[in-house]
Amino acid sequence: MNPLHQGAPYRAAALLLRGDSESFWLPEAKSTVAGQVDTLFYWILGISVFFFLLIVGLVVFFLVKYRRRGEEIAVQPSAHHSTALELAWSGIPLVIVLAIFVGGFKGFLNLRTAPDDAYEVQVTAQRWNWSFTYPNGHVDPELHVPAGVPIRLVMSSLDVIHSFYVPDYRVKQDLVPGRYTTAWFEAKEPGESRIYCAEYCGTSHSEMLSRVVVHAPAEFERWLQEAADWMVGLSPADAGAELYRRKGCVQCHSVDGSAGIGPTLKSSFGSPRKFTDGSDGRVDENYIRQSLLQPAAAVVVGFDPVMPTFQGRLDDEEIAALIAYIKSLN
Ligand code: HEC
Ligand SMILES: [Cu+2]
Repeated sequence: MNPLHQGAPYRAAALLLRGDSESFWLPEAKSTVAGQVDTLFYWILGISVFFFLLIVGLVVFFLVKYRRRGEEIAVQPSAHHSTALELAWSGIPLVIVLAIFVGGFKGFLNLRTAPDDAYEVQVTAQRWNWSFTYPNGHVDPELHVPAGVPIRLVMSSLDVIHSFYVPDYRVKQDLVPGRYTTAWFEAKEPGESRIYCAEYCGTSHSEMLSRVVVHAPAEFERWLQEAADWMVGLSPADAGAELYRRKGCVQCHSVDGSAGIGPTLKSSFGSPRKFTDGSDGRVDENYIRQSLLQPAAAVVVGFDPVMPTFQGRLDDEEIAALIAYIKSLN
C-alpha cells in the first residue's frame, strides 16, 4: 500500500525526498527496467528544479536589487559581448541535454528490445477489456507471469487504439487494430500490479482495469495448467457465468434487467425480437450462437451494431456454456 494513504502527513514529506523504490513521485519499481527509467526521471526532475530555482531566484534578487528608489539613475551601457559567457551558456546546456538524450535513448532501446529467451504472451484489447493468450492456448482476463523471467507481449486490438500501461513496471505501449506491437518486462518478485488502458479517448478506456499476477517460477506452470482446465468440473451454466465475465460480455450486457450498450440477458431466452431489417424472431440456441459469431446478421431494434464477433474466440463448448448460462437467467 502507498504509505501516503496511511494518513500520517509527515510521511508525505519523507516520501517527497526519498529516491528509492516507492516515492511521492513514482510507484514502487517492480520491473528490472524501472530503476533505469526512474534514475533518468529524477535527473531531469533535479535539473529542472535546479534551473527553476536559479532563474526564479535571480529574477527576485534583481527585482529587489534594481528596484526603483525614487531618484532617476543614469542608464549604464551594458556589455555587447562576452565570449566566455556565451560559450558557457551554450556549452553547459548542450552537455546536459546530450546526457539526457543518451540516457533516454539507451533506456528506449532497452525497452524496445526483448531478450531472445523471453516468454511470449499474446495480448488482445477490445472495447472494454483485455485478454491474454498463453502458449498453451489458455485465454485469461489477467496477465499471469513467472518472476525473474523476461516476458514479451505481442499485442493487437480488435477495434480502436488501446494503450497497455503498467505503472509499476514503467511499461506503456499502444495497441493498434490491424498490426502487432510489442513490449517486454521482467518482474522482479512475486506479487501483483495494476494494468490500465491509458488511451483516454473513448468512454470506457479508463475502466479497462486488469492486473498482472507474478508467480514464483515453480508455481507458474502449475497455475497455467490449472487455469487452462478451469471449465472441468463446472456445470455449463456456472462455466457460462464465468465466461460472461472473462470475455467481457459484462461490459455491454447486464443480467439484472437494466439495458446497457446491448440488451439485458435477464429473461431474454425465449422472448420475441424485432430486428432492424424488419424481420422478427425469438431468442433460442441458434439465435444466441449467431449473435456471438455473426452479431451483425440480426441487429435488435433499439441497439447499435457494436457487438464484436467472437468467431475464433469462443469454441463450441464455450458457446454451449454461455447458452446454458443465458437460459439460467430466466
Ligand atoms: C461492445 C458491447 C458488446 C459486447 C462486449 C458483447 N455484446 Fe452482445 N450485443 C451487443 C449489442 C449492442 C447487441 C444488440 C445488437 C445486435 O443484436 O447485434 C448485442 C446482442 C447480443 C445478443 C442478442 C440479445 C437479444 O436479447 O436479442 C446476445 C445473446 C449477446 N449479445 C450475447 C453476448 C455475449 C454472450 C457476449 C460475450 C461473449 C457479448 N454479447 C458481448 C453488444 C455487446
Ligand atoms: Cu482501451
